[in-house]
Amino acid sequence: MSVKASWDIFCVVVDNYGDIGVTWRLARQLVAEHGQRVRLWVDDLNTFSRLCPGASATADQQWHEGVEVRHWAPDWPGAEPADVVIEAFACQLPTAYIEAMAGSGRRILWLNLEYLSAEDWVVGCHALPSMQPDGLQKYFFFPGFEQGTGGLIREGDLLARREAFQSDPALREAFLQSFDLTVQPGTRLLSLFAYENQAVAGWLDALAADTRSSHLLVPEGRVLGDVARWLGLESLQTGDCHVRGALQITVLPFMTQNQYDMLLWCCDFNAVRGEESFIRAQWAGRSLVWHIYPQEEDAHWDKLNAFLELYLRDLAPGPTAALRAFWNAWNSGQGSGIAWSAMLEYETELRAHAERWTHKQVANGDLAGKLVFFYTDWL
Ligand code: TRH
Repeated sequence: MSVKASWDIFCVVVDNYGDIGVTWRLARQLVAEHGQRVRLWVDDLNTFSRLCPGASATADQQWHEGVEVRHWAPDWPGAEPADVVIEAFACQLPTAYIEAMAGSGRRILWLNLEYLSAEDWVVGCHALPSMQPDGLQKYFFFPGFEQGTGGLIREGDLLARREAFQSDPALREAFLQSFDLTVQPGTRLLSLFAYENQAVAGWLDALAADTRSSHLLVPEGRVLGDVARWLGLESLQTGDCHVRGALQITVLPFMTQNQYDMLLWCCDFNAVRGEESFIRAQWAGRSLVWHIYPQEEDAHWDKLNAFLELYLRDLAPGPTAALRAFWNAWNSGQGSGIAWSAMLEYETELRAHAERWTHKQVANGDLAGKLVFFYTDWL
């Protein structure tokens, strides 16, 4: 039985959508599935309002899906600390808020929600406390892919909704129709969400030259410049559609998180980026490639390889090597066309593997559930 508590989640939008994407999804789930009272403090309401249609980019306080969303302005307005305080991704809490926590006379659980990593040290560091000034303690909470971690964000009904969607062709058709899309039977459907990426051109070459036709859906974003260059165009806009050889490319609008889930469920293959879309693509149970967020001193390669170690653990050598080669090509910008064509040989195995992986991850529990359990246990 979980305790009903108040939660403050603090989010600084560094760049892109991942920070607010994770915290907004977590906040909603804590309210909807665990009956918690959640305030989400975010410093950039413009980015938030792209993920939450109907949100105001200027309101100091607003409510969406049961979550109180507060603008975290440089001038801290002062607030009574919640029972559980989450600083997302090592953002710095307002000093006055920390002082209020220390002086509250209540037991307040303070957590730093870390970035996702599959590296093996994560299990040893998950849920460790660290002493802070004023006698406070802060715990490090690591999402992850193994039992001893904080798990991944997954709504309780996600897999059931996904399976219902994927087993009913009419739902897929209706979703695609809502973007004026009709996909011919036998056509491979793909989605592309990536940072600027030199590997895109080689991949598109291979798709255009394939004997099977492909339809690539690209939500508006940073990769559009690479796609436009490959097409020989100056730019691309939402709604644009172009055909080259066996490949048709359509530019879609940036959609809501729920719509984006459905897009991932529709596709045979998803190219995703960052942390949040990467997890959502895993829940889709379809083959994927991850454009990892580049870090200083190439630290992201360790993270990428650590994930591949886990993901490929029980896969046969042929598809393992092919997938590894394509993911390396995608993140290094070299040789994506050849690696893609080689990987196609294992399309069926890789799709089955993606589905097996999803179920393995479900068995690890989910981030929101583990956070609520951690708090209840800590009390
Ligand atoms: O936007 P990102 O590149 O965010 C990144 C990463 O999180 C990275 O780890 C972090 O360090 C960096 O920001 C600062 O990629 P990510 O994490 O996949 O987040 C994208 C979010 O956008 C995700 O919630 C899915 C959502 N999305 C939509 O809602 N609609 C869309 O049309 C698309 C393409 C994505």
